[in-house]
Amino acid sequence: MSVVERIHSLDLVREKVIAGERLDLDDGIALMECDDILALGDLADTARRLRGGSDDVYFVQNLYLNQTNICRVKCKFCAFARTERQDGAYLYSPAEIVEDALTQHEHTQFTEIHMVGGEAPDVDLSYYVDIVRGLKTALPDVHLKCFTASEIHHMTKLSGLSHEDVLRELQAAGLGSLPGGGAEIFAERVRRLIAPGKEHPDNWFHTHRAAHNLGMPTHCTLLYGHVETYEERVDHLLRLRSLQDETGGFLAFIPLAFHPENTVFERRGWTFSAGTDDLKMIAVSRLLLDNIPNIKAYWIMMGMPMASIALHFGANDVQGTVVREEIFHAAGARTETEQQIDELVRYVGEVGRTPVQRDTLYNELRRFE
Ligand code: V47
Repeated sequence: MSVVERIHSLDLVREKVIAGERLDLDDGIALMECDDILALGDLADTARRLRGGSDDVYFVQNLYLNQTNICRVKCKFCAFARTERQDGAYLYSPAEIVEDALTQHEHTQFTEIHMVGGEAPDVDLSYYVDIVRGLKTALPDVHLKCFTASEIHHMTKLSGLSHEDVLRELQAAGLGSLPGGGAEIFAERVRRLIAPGKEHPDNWFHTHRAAHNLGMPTHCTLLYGHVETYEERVDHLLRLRSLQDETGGFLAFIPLAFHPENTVFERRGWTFSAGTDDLKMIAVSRLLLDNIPNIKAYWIMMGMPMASIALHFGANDVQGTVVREEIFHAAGARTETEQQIDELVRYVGEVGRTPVQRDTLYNELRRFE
C-alpha cells in the first residue's frame, strides 16, 4: 500500500469537502486511485451543490468550424492534422469560411462559432484577423470562440507580435473567447512523448492569462487516457486552479478523453478510455476545481447517454449542438456529429435535471422546465 493510500481515504476527503476546505495534490491522487466510482460521483455532486450548483444543466447552440487541417506540429495523439501535400489537406479562405457559416445559419440559429484548426505554416496573422472580422461582420450577434492557445502562439511566430498584441488584434476584429485546446497535459515528461514539437506549456498559461487580462474569457481542457499518470493529471488540474485564483477568467473545464484511432498509439495497441475513467475524470475535476463554475461532459467524446450520467458525477454542461466535428471523428469517435436541441433536452430531462440553453458567457436564453 502506498503512503498516499495509507494516509488518505475517501472519508478524509469527504470531511474536507463538507467543511468547504480546499483539496490538495495528495487528496487529488487519492481520489484518482479510488475505484468506488459511485462514491466519487456522489461526493462530486455534493461538492457541486455545496458550492451553489442547482439542477440546471447548460448547453449552447453552436457551430463547429475548422479553418485548416494543415499543421506544422506532428502531435502523436492527433489524427486530424495533415501536411500540405497529404491527401485531404485543406485550408479555407476567410470568404469561404464566412459563406459556410452563413449557409449553416440559415438552417440553425447558432449563437456561437467554435473554431480551431492546424498551425498552417504559409498564412499570416491577417488570415486569422480576416476570418474573425468577416464572421463578425456577417453574423454580428454570434459569439466567436476561436483558436487554441497553440494557434495564438503560432500567430506570434508568424507575426513577430507578442501574445497580448495578437489577442488585442483578434479582439478588435470581434473575437469573444478562446477554446481550451492546446493544453494537452502540462507535465513536460508526457508532452515530450505525445507532442514533442509542441510549444512549452508556459505559453498556454501566458496566452490565457493575457486573454483574461484583456477581459476575454477562456475555456480549459486536459487530454487524458494516454501515457500520463494520475499525479500528472492532478498536477494539471491544480495548475489550472492556480491561474483561475489569479484571474477568474475560465468559464468552463472540459476533460478530453484520448481517441487513439488513426494515430501512432493505435498501432501500439492503445484503446479508448473506459467509461469509468471518463466519469472519474469528471468527478475529480469537479472536486479539485473549486473555482471553475462549469464542468462539461463532452457528448462528442463520451456519447450522450454517458454524458447524461456524468451530470450525476459533477458535470453541469453538455457543451452544444455542434453540427460538424472533425478532430474526434478523425480519431475514431462513433458519436453523432450533431445533436438536435430536443434530443439534448430529452437526455438532460431524463436524468432529472433542468435543461437550460445558454449563450457562450452562460447567460440564460431559454429554460426547458
Ligand atoms: O488540443 C486532438 C484534443 C483539442 C485528439 O474549449 C484530441 O470548449 C482526444 O480545443 N483524442 C482541440 N482529443 C479541440 C479543442 C476543444 C475541444 C472541445 C471543447 C473545447 C472547448 C475545445 O482536441 C486538442 C487536443 O487536446 N485532441 N486529437 C484525440 N485523438
